[in-house]
Amino acid sequence: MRYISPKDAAELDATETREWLDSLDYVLQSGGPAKVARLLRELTIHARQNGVKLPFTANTPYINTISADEQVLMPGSPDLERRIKSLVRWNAAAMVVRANKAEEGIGGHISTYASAATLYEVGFNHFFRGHDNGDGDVIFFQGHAAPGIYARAYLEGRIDETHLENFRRETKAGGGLSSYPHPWLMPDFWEYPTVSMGLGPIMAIYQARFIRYLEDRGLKQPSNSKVWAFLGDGETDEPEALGAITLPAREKLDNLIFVINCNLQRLDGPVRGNGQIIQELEAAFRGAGWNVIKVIWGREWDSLLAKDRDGLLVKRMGEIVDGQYQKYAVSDGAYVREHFWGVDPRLLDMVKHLSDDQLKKMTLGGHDPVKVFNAYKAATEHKGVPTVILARTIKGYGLGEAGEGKNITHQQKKMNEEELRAFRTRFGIPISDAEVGKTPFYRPAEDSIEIKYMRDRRTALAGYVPTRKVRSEPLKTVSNELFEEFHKGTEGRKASTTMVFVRLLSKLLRDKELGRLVVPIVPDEARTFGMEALFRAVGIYSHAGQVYEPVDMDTLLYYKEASDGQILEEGITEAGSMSSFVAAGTAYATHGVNTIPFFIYYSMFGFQRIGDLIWAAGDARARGFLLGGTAGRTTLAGEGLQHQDGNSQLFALAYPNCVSYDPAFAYEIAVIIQDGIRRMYVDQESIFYYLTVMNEQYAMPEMPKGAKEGILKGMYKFRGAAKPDAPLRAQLFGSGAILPEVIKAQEILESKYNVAADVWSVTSYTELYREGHAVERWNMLHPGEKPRVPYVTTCLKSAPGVFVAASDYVKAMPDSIDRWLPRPMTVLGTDGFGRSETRAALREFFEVDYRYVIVATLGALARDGKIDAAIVDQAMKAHGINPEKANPAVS
Ligand SMILES: Cc1ncc(C[n+]2csc(CCOP(=O)(O)OP(=O)(O)O)c2C)c(N)n1
Ligand SMILES: [Mg+2]
Repeated sequence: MRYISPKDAAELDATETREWLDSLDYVLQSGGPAKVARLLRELTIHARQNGVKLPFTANTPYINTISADEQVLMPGSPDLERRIKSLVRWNAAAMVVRANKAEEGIGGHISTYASAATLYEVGFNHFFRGHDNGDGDVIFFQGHAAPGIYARAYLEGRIDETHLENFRRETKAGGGLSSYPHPWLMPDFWEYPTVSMGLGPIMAIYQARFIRYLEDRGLKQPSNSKVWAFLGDGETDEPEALGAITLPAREKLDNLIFVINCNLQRLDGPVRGNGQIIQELEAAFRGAGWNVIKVIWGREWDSLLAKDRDGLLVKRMGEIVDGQYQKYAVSDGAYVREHFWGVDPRLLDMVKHLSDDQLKKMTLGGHDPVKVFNAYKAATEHKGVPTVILARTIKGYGLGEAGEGKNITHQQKKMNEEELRAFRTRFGIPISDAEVGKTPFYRPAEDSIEIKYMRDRRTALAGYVPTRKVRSEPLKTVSNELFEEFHKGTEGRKASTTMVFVRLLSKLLRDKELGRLVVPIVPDEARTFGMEALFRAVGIYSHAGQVYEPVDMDTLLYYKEASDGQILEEGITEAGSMSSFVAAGTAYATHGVNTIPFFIYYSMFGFQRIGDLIWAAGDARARGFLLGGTAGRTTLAGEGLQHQDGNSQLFALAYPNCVSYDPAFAYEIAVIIQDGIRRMYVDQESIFYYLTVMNEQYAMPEMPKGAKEGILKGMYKFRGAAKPDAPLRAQLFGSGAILPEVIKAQEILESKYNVAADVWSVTSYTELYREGHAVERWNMLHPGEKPRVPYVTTCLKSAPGVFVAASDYVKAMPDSIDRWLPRPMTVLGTDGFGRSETRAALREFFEVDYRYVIVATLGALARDGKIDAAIVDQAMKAHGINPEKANPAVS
């Protein structure tokens, strides 16, 4: 065998590689890219068949997905657009700097928008469609970019200097601007909240799917409108951001576009100092089935890449980690030449014609409007799957010494005079040296070409964005007929509140007027709640319909999927389901359709697990009903610590526009839901509802006369004492599934202990608490006027005897109204971790069953000196209560 030296081998290798590449070039020229792709596929298969182990890679090289020769020219006036963008940049920065001039600054962010300006401006000038023609795009703006969005609205003449001056000063006369996108605070402007990171992307995914749902069900004309989600690269670490990305590919949501601003930095430092976030995201999204468009390099790189015949530059680009790229971004051209290009004389040679200054100024893809335009164009035209654009930028772009690319840049809020001057000069803002230190806002004259251009573009694109507008007509009325059946009770038959709710929902679904607007949402929990009959009745929504024969086809209640199905069966994702709730609950504004979502889930996995999405729903003014199913710490038998919910009612109290109830009986549920639909869809209040429903079955009584008002206000007398004149008196309060325990206690107290008790159903401590505080506040502010009286006080001020409350929730619930009672209340509740047991054992453990209500009542009477303490001891013995039992709150 002839000896081949390593050097010869390398040369041979290189020659061989060259020949292969030349052949490929030949095929490319003669047959085009499709032929090359086919050939490569064939080669891969052939190699695999012959035992070649090809490493898996979901990545493409670290270059732009759209090559220079695939690019189209950008319409419009690039110069003008650059000038406009500079003006937006200036005003955005000025707004934040001014807000922080005082010693006690008020915060704000410059660097996020500074990196994203081109990504937004290309959208505003060429893509984002307003709602003037009915449809429009739904855009989730990255929260920290808000200053740039305000600055543009200012130039467009939609808000004025006073607004900018009052950025983050929302109580100021004339109106301030909310720190971030908050429809609650700026209901005519922002559509969706995004600043709690991760929520924007997941809400966008389900919004895009909900648009398809509306179209497929004939509730909305099909359109070409898009959902855009702008997010940060750091944000993608939030589980919600990437947690649902397989859905839109599976559902073929080509109306969805993610734009991830890959500035390689988050708040503290690099997103992936030792890796490459763009490549990591590309693999994740490609793996999930998305169309991925990388926009990494700006125009200046095109000619260099064209010269890169041997792939040296592409290889070099791909081997630099993000931390190092960040270092290049803050270094001068000489450093970049030495460290990036200097590793190989052939690379150095490629840039020898460029000065250090020119090297430094080579832009990145996300700062190049042509590259961004082409990416957006490709994204909006792509069919079949969603698109993600990974745009590389520099955080704090343009801030120079004040922060560009530095680790501190996210928090940068101040700029000294010198930095301001440099910024002004770099972006050509016509403000003099004398003025620049004052950071004035700058808006060209009304008839300037810049303002005219901006306005013309927005007119051509159907109006300003963001704009939030209620586009639906209120419903006229809600018919009584639907609800009356439930007022009668079940005539002795046992039912659970969940069963009642499901029956009511089925009736609503059949209703001529409301039926089509109802959107049932379940996270793989329909059977848990006995809702499987709905599968067949209204179908499970699936754009594809049902392309298989379901295993249970021959049964009455088979698993029916249909393209006009009504149920959103989301699978095991409360976050996804809640995002659907937000989409359906805000459709009255976004899409002009009064859809009414009913999202039913395991109550423990609601506020506790996805509380922040529920908070976002409140902010977004979503309407609809959340149903915490299998609720109650002691009512859900068996399941144990992770499932038994004694918390959600307390959590709900803190959500300002969430109206929550813990109903016990069928008529309570009917009254609450009927009034809820009226308040939200007839009166158009920006509220949403939370109801806990349980799976314990008991007979549902008839509605007592005159109870309606109290049910809604939070309490009403369910049943008075048989002998109201008895010497021993008590007021017993029960809620939800614990109310029957309280009623039982009432009977025994009366028959065995001669205590005459009134029983109150407390449907909502939260409503009582809120009203009480509202009244107290009014009284505080109106000292000279006749004091108002809280509803709870009106109910109880002359109620005789002791007060005892029991519920399946933490004791803080009844405690919250204690201040408005004439005397303190004894409270039984379920503080502590749940555990698996029978219902009876759980109620004994948590001390909320009828026996504890009896003992608590007798104990209170003994403390008041009305009975002897010995009677309480006897009662405990009689009911098998051990006074030395461990405290369940800490067991
Ligand atoms: C859920 C959540 N956690 C933390 C924050 C605080 N926070 C605000 S901005 C930010 C960094 C953002 O980095 P990135 O997503 O990369 O956006 P960029 O500003 O770089 O575009 C953090 C941690 C937040 N807003 N939301
Ligand atoms: Mg970032």
